[in-house]
Amino acid sequence: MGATPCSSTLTGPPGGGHRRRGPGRGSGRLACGRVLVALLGLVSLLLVACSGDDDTAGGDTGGPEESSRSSEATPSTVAPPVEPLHHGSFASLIPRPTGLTPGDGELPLVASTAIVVQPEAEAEGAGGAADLLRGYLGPATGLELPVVQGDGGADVVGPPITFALATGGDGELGTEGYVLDIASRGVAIRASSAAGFGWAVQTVRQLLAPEVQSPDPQPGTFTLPVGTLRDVPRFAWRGAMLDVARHFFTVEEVERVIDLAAQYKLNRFHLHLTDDQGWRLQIEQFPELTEVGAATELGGGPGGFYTQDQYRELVDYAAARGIVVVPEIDMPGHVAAALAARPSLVCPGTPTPAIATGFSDGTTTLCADAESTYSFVQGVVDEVAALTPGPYLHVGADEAQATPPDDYQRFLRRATDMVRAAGKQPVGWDEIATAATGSDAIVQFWLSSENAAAAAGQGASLVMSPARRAYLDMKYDDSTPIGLTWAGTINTRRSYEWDPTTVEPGLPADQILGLEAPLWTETVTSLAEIEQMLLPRLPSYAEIGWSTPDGRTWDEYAGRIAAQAARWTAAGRAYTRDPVVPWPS
Ligand code: TNX
Repeated sequence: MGATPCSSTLTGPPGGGHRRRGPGRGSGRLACGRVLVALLGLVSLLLVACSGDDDTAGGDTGGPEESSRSSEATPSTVAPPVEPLHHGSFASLIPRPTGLTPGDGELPLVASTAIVVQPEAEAEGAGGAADLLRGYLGPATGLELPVVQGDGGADVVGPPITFALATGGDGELGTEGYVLDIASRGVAIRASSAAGFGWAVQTVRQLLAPEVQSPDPQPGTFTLPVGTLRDVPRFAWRGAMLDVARHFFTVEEVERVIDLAAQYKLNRFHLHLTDDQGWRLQIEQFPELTEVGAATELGGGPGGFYTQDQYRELVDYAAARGIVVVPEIDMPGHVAAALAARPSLVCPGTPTPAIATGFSDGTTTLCADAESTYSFVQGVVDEVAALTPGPYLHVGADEAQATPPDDYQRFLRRATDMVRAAGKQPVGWDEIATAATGSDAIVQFWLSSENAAAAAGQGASLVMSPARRAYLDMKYDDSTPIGLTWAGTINTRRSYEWDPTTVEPGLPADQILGLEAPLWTETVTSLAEIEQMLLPRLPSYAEIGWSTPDGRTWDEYAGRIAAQAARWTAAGRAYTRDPVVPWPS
């Protein structure tokens, strides 16, 4: 292969369909046919060797094979990786991938490694995933990892990480599946939607040594293990829930939690936004809801709320990580903060409550007989729906002891119809099944087998959040300093050893959408405490939601979850040293 010089443009205008994306430090691109460049260290030393062959290297799949062709001339020009080596591994991936074929060798990420997004992949949303990858790997590796649009085979600098559209040969990947091929000369990621590309990015991140999660530059070179992975999730709904009503958490804190959920490929983030202790989302038509109703929280602290702009920021942050936010406005019970803020909603003859600063006591309700209730609910539903690009709106509907059963049914039928009219699918806690709210509703099982069976009978879909297995606010064991025990204690093993299709006998498996693990925050007051309750249990739910159940054993999983601790530590996260996990010493 004859090498001829070619023009290498670092500042010229984009051409030939290639452009650099993202907040790259460099501003240019490399434009020449087959080529390669070696450059190392922080100084850009550009050694260009062009093939006279103007074939654009068949970059239609962007696989390692393509890049290996174009890299044939390079080994002598690429300096060896800088020691120490941080070796990547397939051994501790969570969730366990559907199919994995490890190969031999490893691929170092070096100064010349570039991220290539093919146009067909860009059209399906790979650009966001590419930026995410760059953002994840940049700080610890110290690499620039420029994101380049192109066909992947031609003007690539160093061993590429290529995002390409899945082909027929990749089989049925659905909207979330992906194929990841790691060869010694490059990485190919294939998927057919933004979500699939994004989950591949999370896998790449997890395949790298735990130090990659540090916000600080790590000396040396990170490597990826060579091999092929084909990965498709089992359930469509893999959720986590955070209660920001009992204790309020800032946008930055919630984003840290969203990042953790994304790391383990959870795809739903349910925000419990209102309760007796606070109303946490600005509603423009009813400013008093947050002016008054967000002024405190459980324990009497200062509370807080999200402006609509802040909420949009959260939704966008989640969406960029493949996560749909499910907002919950809890009604007709759990409304002390709303009633305190808007006394006109209180049923005649009953006292106006104060915002609760203790546990919920089940004594408040919206008034099903008053038309003013429905104009209020309409206003709230319309604003929340307008703020929420995701298809769901959760109406709570739990523990409405103060609402007579007839009123409860009447209220929820109207409220869920408003949700539908606003273009969203209604979701409710399992009690909602007693109001026969329709086969298009999603019913979140938490406690009552009877309600779950009724929901199934109505043709509703079920999200499984059995309190005795999936409630992240339950203590690990009696020694856990915070948390509750009303549904028992849930150590990491117990959080892992169950299945959404069998945890409640008799439910039709094809109506089970997936699972969700809620963190109620009566006893949880800080980000560190959130993390102590989530880690190490959240990854259990992520694996149950994603991976096939065959061959699932605690003994095998225990080693993988133990290995995550180094990752959490590198990322500055807190976690609980649950004694059932064989932590490395
Ligand atoms: C039950 S689960 C509740 C919440 C509490 C939680 C505490 C559900 C739908 N209602 O209001 O915070 O228990 O574990």
